[in-house]
Amino acid sequence: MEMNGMIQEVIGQFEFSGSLEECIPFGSGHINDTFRLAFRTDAGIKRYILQKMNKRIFTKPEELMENISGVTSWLRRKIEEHGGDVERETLNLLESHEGKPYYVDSEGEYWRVYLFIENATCFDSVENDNDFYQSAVAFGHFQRLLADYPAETLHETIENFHNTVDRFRKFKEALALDACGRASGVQEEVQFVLDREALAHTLCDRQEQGILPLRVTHNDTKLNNIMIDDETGRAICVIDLDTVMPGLSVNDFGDSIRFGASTGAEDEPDLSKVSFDLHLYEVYVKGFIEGCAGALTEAELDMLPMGAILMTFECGMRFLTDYLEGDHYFKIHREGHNLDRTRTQFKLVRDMEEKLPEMKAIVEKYK
Ligand code: ADP
Ligand code: GN1
Ligand code: MG
Repeated sequence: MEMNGMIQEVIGQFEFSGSLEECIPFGSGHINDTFRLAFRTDAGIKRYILQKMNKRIFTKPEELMENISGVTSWLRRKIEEHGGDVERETLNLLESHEGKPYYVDSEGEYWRVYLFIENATCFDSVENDNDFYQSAVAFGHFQRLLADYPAETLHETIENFHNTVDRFRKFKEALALDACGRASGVQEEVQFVLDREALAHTLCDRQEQGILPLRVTHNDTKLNNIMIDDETGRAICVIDLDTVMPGLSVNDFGDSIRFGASTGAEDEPDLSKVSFDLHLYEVYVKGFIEGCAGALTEAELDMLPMGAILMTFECGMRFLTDYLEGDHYFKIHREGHNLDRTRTQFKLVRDMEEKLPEMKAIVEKYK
């Protein structure tokens, strides 16, 4: 069925009121198909987010939705306790006519609907220090709100998601297979990865040895997965909960740095515009440590800079793996898109490796 027809089918299955006025593709996520819906009701326009979940990537959508229902109900309760606004400070799922938080269409695709969070913005790059600082406090706080969540009830939505050692192994497999004959054109990037096998172990080994604790983490903490209130400038809601799973706090920290503390976009083709910004790093360190409010152990604080390097390295390696495999994972919008993304990440890794002493000193200043 063509997309519009399918969207009509799907919309008919949820508890909306009013008549549909608009349905437009929305946001710049790399994984799900996201639309913004607007309905005209007696009380004015009411908007929603409609998402077709990526079933190729999230192979157990029902388990995933169980995670999101569990986590959002939990957050709702905590927000209520603190007198917050439950419709804006967490995602709110709509039920389908069958009483489920999703609908499976006639082609077997999974769809979900969230209330649209009004008067708030997701940024694709850091426009001012305060936004970045606020996002740091909010991601730290998010982790704290989930600190006592029953982790054993969470499904692992993507196996070994931030297991950098396993990502390294998968990269080598893709390289050996060279399914698209692209490896010879990216020798420099390939060598960059191969030179860092030991680096890939840094955090996994510490986790296995019990030095770094497993916590309930977000695992995809880029700036455009947080909504900033247009009026107050505060980060009000953490979104994109598909990968909430047990993980490492330093990876949540690191993924934010990878994306936000760069002077260029994740896919900037002109590498002269991309460098690691120590000032933005400092802004985030301050906010994250405050947001975690004493919950981080000494070992976690020590490993924050490594979290930044490892998340950036891992993400670059994932982009390169996808490039070698023919771009089947991340959405691309031009030829070589994943390669451009790889190169920005590796430029940042190099830069961070050089600035590691300063990165450590900044953590010392705020811990
Ligand atoms: P992906 O996994 O593809 O990144 P996201 O869940 O992050 O999907 O959604 C993509 C984009 O849609 C977000 O970056 C944000 O701009 C927007 N978005 C998602 N949920 C909401 C919401 N409840 N209210 C407003 N905007 C949202
Ligand atoms: C994906 O879904 P989105 O666009 O927020 C990816 C992250 C990567 C990120 C790189 C489930 O995030 O792991 O870091 O792209 N999400 C998944 O921009 O793989
Ligand atoms: Mg997203």
